[in-house]
Amino acid sequence: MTEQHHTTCPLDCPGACALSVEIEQGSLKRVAGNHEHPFTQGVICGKVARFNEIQNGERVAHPMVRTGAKGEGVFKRISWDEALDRVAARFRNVMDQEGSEAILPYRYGGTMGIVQQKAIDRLTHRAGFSRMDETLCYTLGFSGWQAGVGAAIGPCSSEMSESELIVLWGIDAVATHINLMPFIKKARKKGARLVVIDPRRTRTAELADLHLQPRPGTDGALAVAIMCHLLNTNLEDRNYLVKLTDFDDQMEEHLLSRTPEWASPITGIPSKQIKEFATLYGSVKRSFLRVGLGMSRQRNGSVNVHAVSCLPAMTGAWKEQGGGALFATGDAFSINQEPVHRSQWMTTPTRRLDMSRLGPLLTDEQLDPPIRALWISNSNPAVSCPDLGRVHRGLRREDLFTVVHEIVFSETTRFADILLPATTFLEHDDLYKSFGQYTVQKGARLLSPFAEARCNSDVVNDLAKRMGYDDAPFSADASQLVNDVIRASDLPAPSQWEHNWIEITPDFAEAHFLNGFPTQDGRFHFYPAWSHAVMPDKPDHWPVTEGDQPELARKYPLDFMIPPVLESHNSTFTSSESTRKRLGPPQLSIHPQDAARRTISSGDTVRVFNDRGVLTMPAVLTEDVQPGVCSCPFGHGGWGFEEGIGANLLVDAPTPYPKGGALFHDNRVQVEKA
Ligand SMILES: Nc1nc2c(c(=O)[nH]1)N[C@H]1C(S)=C(S)[C@@H](COP(=O)(O)OP(=O)(O)OC[C@H]3O[C@@H](n4cnc5c(=O)[nH]c(N)nc54)[C@H](O)[C@@H]3O)O[C@H]1N2
Ligand SMILES: Nc1nc2c(c(=O)[nH]1)N[C@H]1C(S)=C(S)[C@@H](COP(=O)(O)OP(=O)(O)OC[C@H]3O[C@@H](n4cnc5c(=O)[nH]c(N)nc54)[C@H](O)[C@@H]3O)O[C@H]1N2
Ligand code: SF4
Ligand SMILES: [Mo]
Repeated sequence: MTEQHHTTCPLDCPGACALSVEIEQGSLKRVAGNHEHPFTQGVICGKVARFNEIQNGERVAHPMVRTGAKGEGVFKRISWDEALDRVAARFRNVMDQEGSEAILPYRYGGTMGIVQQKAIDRLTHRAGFSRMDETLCYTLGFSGWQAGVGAAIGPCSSEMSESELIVLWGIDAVATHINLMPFIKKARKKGARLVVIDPRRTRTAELADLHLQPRPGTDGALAVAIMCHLLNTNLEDRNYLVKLTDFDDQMEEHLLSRTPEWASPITGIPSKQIKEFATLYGSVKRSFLRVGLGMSRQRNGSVNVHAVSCLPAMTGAWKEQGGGALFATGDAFSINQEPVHRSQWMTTPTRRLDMSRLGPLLTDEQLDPPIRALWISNSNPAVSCPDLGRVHRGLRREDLFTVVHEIVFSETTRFADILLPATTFLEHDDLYKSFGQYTVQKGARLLSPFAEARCNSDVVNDLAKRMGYDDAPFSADASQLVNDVIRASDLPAPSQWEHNWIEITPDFAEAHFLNGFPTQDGRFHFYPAWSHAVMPDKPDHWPVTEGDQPELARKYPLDFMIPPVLESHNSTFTSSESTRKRLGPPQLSIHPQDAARRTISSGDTVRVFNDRGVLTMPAVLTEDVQPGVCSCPFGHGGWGFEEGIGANLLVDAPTPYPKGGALFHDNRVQVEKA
């Protein structure tokens, strides 16, 4: 008999799709979308529809201990008791020798569930481990958004169906946020236009009425030039600017100096096209701007996101149904995660280490105390982190003790000293919020755990006890923690939920900031008031990318971007043979002009390199990228490269202003025929 259950996609994705799952005799048959959900409406992506490839694919079945060399991935099976006793003893030993901050738990977005994702945090807070600055994805973009709007909240993307103009700026929705497409389709049926702003001609861009292709890292210049043209042609909303923003004469004077003719050589977009878009943007009332994360992964990413966020304030589009902008929805969720995280247990704040700089941190001989032990869960830093050469070098250190809790054999599990099997979202309880829509959703345990797999939360509790911590929260199971979080957050008891979700959509006035923005003075801030004086005090082009450094630019003439791919979710799925077949080997997309200059033809093997390393791959000549820009996919990890390491080898890991972040699209390279 087939049973049908409702649950939630756990992946790090703005969709947080409501799922409908078919189970037959205790085994997963099918994953589909739940049509009743108000936002996701039955839509899911192809990769999660194929979740069977993970659920029933090759998985970590038992705890294991390393028997081969570091990084070789050779293990022998041990029991859970032995595995966790070894971890507890080693952690205690590190704490005695070097202090508790010599241990760093490293966890990210494998599951976004509130109970499972950061379960290790309660042990971190109890034992005083180092904490992580979570800069890998959101920080650069959010810092920019926060500088103007104040918080990650705004009109729900579903309002796009009522828009006259939809602008997808630095977001490849067809690949990364498929849920937007039905709303966009609906609007276009009524005559709405779609504009995509992306240096690459993506599948999303191919659907657009207008595709603007700025050079990577030049969105600030484009945004101010658009505002210049709006002001020059009286398309700004004066009343709105006066009532709800800090716009003043000085700002006006500044913006008027940033003409489309000035921006054209910076962005690579003809001034005529900048004006054409500005006129279109300024002459419709209901324009919906969806700002993606791709455009923020630059040294000037925060400045660029802030500049772009000024546009709906300039035209007053915020006031309209189907108008305004959205970066993310996360700040609308007032969920009390304290029952899971127990931050009050931390008596003295421990140090924070920047997760995007794992490589430099692991290889830093001055770091005091050094990192002697890592607890890695929900994450595959051996693929996803910048400066991957240093990450691998660090993970190979003989004096580093690394525990990896994983569902599948990933590139990170190869470096484990102790490898522990984890459950999938179908095998544990959890509760989900979202950063792209406005529902809180449940995810129940629907299947028995595979082999000896255990969920993050249970494993953390077990380890804590073995380390001598007997506090009551270390005895709560995941279903109890779900209920504790619901109660602490003043949400209705699950028994009262009509569906597998509850809606928390802000009302129109709040989502559209009719009565003010979530800033200190209630106004939208054209003046970003950055915490660092080196940053521009007004929206502007800030030339600080690798390509803006003359010597580097000469040595490495091409911009190199490493965006996500449709077929994989970050590196999740690439452990599966069938996904690899679907993906094919990684290729370098390069413009025919740049290829001709290097006598490269499609299919030729090329070397892509900078000071951080060399990667060998076949080239594909395509006008999807502009002259001066090349790109290769992120999802592959080391698979398919003869160097056996992923494309992030070529990504730098400094600390970009104002609060750090990862620079996946801000790297210069040279390319030559191998
Ligand atoms: N299929 C799939 N879906 C995913 C993921 C995945 O790996 N695969 N990852 C998930 C995660 S964790 C996240 S955070 C989201 C991210 O999803 P998005 O917000 O869409 O961000 P990215 O895909 O990183 O980049 C979007 C686009 O920005 C473009 N871009 C790069 N630099 C610039 C620039 O300087 N200016 C402009 N205007 N555009 C630029 C890139 O070419 C890319 O097409 O997707 C989620 N969804
Ligand atoms: N070049 C480049 N690099 C990027 C990006 C890019 O666009 N370009 N995107 C960046 C972004 S936006 C992000 S968010 C990061 C993502 O980086 P990561 O968070 O490292 O994401 P994944 O690579 O998918 O690894 C997640 C791992 O968690 C495991 N997992 C899933 N559920 C569970 C669970 O319940 N328990 C345990 N223990 N493990 C689980 C999965 O099997 C998977 O191997 O990558 C970043 N790296
Ligand atoms: S990965 Fe994103 S689009 Fe795909 S099912 Fe999950 S939430 Fe939906
Ligand atoms: Mo992300």
